[in-house]
Amino acid sequence: MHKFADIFDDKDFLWGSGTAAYQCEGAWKADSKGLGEWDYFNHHSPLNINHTDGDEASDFYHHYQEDIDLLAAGHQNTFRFSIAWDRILPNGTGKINQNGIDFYNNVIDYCLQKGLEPNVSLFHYDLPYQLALQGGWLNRKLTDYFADYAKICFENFGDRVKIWVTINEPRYYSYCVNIVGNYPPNRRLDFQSYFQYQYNLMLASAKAIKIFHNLNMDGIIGIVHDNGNVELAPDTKDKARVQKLSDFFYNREILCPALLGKMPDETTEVVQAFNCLLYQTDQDEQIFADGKADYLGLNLYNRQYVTDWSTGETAVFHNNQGKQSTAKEGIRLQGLFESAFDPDVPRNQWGREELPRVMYTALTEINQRYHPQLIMITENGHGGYETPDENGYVNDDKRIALTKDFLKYLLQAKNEGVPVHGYYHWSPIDLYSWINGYEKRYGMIRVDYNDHFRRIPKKSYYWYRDFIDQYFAGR
Ligand code: BGP
Repeated sequence: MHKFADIFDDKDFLWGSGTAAYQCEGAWKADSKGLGEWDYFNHHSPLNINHTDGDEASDFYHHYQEDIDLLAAGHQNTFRFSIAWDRILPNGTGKINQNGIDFYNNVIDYCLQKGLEPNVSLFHYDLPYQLALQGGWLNRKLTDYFADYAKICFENFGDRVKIWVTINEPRYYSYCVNIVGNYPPNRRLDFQSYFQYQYNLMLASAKAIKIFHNLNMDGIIGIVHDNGNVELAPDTKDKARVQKLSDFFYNREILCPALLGKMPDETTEVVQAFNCLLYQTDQDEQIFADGKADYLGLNLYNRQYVTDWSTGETAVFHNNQGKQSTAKEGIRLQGLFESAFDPDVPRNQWGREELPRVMYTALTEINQRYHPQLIMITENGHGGYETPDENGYVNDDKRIALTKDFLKYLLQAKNEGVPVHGYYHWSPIDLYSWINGYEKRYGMIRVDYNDHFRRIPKKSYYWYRDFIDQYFAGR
């Protein structure tokens, strides 16, 4: 791993926040940007239930300096964002759009000028539409197209960007695309595609990592996984079986190739239990072996809580249902397992568990099982409905209380020796939520969508600044 020490020695810990291109940039047609799959979906599909889109989003494209200024004034020392593939390559492959390169050069340079270490994701769900037309990630050719695009980014930005992410949440992305069906192209309960999508995304990631290492780039590159640990409901009967099946389903198809450089030993057994077949080639083993991540990014919101589901039907329950927060979420898989509901755990307005201790559980468990050299929490945050006062100020005590708890558990794991050296709050500013549009707010800075995208720091923004100060004062 290159320059690992250089990145962390002077900063000790990276405290920042993170965004994704489609969710905040807007400017969906500006400066020769190509059409994205999400642009197409949001403009045409009846499944766009919120009737919103990312056309303008939070207009980060035109507000990036103001946002970066706010992050720096909030004493954050890093900023995570993603590159829109279709800004760099409007067709996904082929001709480079210099305007896209210029935009990200400006963002990167401004981060560095303000003392923020850029942490750049190459892919955060926003596939160029031209590649969606070719079958999306089910088409293995995309693994090479992605590697080519990654190389262009390394060559153009790698002199200044030292922290990279190949792909954001291949597992959750594939789950929403292929099982829940609320991300384009909206396949439902298609387990064959679920496994193949993840597999191809992991191949793409490994190919990009290999290029990064071969180019001897000055930095580190990892992948971002969601959540990370499975917990069984106490009354689960066949504990060993449920653990094995669900852990593969939720974690190991990602964590094993990413951190150990190989697919899990139980791959064939579990994939066959779902009556599916992975399309692989003889070269894949070597591709994974050559493409191990330098670090793991973990987006930590909750756990995977499961139990047996023996005889009942297979079903999926729509996630992110908003005000119906008591509705069941997750899946039921006939003869395999189902998502369990824990009545003792409080839930947020979207039905998600609020259980900060899983920060500790996931970090320690992953550390013990996979021994990553470095872990960063690349997302963690709280989404809610929010009402500002007459000045636009939001008192978000709830966000502060939860974040404080999550961070207490993070620091506990760190103090016990887990190599966790970064935390990115999701998100610095309010932005588009994939399924919930703009009603669900995650930002520490409010965006007033009715007043020229005015930025108004919330109470949590100041709390986080003080927390960071105290952390460094106490070292
Ligand atoms: C993660 C995604 C982010 C972000 C976050 C919150 O899975 O990486 O892009 O959206 O979840 O999710 P949501 O907006 O669906 O509540």
